[in-house]
Amino acid sequence: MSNDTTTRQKPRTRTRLARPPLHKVILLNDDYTPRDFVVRVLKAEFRITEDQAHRIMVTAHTRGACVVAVFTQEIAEAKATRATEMARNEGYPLLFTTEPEE
Ligand code: TYC
Repeated sequence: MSNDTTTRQKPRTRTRLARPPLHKVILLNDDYTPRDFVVRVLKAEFRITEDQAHRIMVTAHTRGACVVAVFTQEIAEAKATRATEMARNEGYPLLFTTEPEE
């Protein structure tokens, strides 16, 4: 109970940090990378099912680009770089980019 003789507890200060801003990893379409290879890269780098990878690939193929997932900036950039490098190693122009989420 709180009155003149008891000690009030200091209100707890807010210690939780704001959530870090998120960045999108975006898959861009091109005319040369085989569809199966795009699906393979998506599965390898983004821990998604064959079905999800196939949908993302088809969306990029038909609309020009597709958001794959969102992460903190550092992770988004690392994943985009690694996925793009996987394609370069096989001689394909496949490209992943990142951009901040609004
Ligand atoms: N457009 C490519 C083809 O027809 C397949 C493809 C799909 C490439 C999605 C990139 O992000 C991409 N072989």
